[in-house]
Amino acid sequence: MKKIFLLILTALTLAACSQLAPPEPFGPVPSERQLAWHEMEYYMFVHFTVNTFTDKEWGYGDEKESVFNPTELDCRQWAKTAKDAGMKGIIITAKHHDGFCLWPSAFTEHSVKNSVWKDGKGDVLRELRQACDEYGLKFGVYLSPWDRNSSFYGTPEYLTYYRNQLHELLTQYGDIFEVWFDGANGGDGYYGGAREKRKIDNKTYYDWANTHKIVRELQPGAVMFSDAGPDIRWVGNESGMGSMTNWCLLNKDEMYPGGDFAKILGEGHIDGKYWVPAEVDVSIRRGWFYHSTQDSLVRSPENLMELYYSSVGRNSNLLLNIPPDRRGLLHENDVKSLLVFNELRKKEFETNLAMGMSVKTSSKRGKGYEGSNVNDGNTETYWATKDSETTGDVIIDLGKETEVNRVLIQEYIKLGQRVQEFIVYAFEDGEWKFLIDGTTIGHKIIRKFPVVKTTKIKITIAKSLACPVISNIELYRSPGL
Ligand code: FUL
Repeated sequence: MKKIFLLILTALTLAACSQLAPPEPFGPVPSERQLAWHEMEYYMFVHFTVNTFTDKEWGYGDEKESVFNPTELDCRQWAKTAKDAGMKGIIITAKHHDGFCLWPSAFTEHSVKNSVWKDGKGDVLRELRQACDEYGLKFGVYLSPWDRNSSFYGTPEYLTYYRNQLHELLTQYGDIFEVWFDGANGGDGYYGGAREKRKIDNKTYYDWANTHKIVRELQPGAVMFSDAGPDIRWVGNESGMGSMTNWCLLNKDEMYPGGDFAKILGEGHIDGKYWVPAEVDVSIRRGWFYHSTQDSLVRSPENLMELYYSSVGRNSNLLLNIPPDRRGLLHENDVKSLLVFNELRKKEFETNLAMGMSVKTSSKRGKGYEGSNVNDGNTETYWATKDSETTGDVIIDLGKETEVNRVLIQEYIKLGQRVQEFIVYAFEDGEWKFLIDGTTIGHKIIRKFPVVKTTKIKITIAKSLACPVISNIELYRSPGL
């Protein structure tokens, strides 16, 4: 009798335990450094170099260092603007294709040390680092692999040169959150006076694997960006468009920076072997560098809002370029647009109507994974179905007739990206009315729909690679259309 009792007890305990176990991770999952990057969402790109003073986008590499002469350079103004605009960091072109270094590199004469700015004693990176610290922003660097100034470019010696510069950046400027490896190579350049075309084989020349090791060793917390990762991928365009279907996954083994992968980069790979999420890089002006002729062509706050929806709203981070002018300041027009956009954004997402409302789900995994986890304000808790189920509904009861026109959904990506199709409905006249549908979710999606007056919103996960794991759902009645 006692034995049977013990057996029943063990069976019951096992059943209870297995119900309470979290879902197994599905496929590749993000590393700690990638998770920290996902939280960044929106940060500033700064393109600044000799081009600012020569009115070019791609400097040839033969610019006199003396042309670099900002009259009122103030990195604190950049950082304050970024902070006031709601951004979380700044990535600067430490060296663009012209090879001019914004810090006094020991490995070249083509840098601020030979400019007239601060009598050659200045260091833009140091000033920006300090400003970022003062305003609580993270700091990242762009070090162009293509160098149109260096006589070494195209030879094996260039790799040593490039890595020496990388070493300086990674050891002298504190914590770096992102290292940006650009993929461009237009061929011709000054190259120490040779003035010729130097084409390299993007696939082999840079020996990226060994350069990546340097970053891992010196800045283990930094993510590396390029067309092909290894940590973060280019979205495949410079117009601010994240892909509606956007897997954080990529089969990057056959890919390399500068390759012809733009199409793949938008969507990623549903069966990708690596976690390599997309970053949307786009400029507030037509150019990446400052040109006074574009002062009247700064993106409007409303346009920036659209960019936000097409990047952060599509499971990507937004890296928004604001180029300092010849004074070394962010132009008034850009600053104004950024700050008004931030105000609009606050209003757009002012009151989360879903927060704390009663939630019903079609499927119950068990204690700890309830539907109420999607609107508890904590993205560490989540609703999950049973392992055997790959579809499910979440119904948020708004308590009374409420106007809604935005939905924000997040998967708990620590367990992988799963959802392939979702549908959002509103309860109207006794039935569920279709609002929008979509494909992937990932870290975050934000979607618009025309205002609907309803008492309940239903989110159906219609297709998923494994049991859905949803950490957050928010609903808004935003003033925007
Ligand atoms: C491109 C570069 O060629 C542009 O000048 C700019 O830096 C952009 C962000 O990346 O590949």
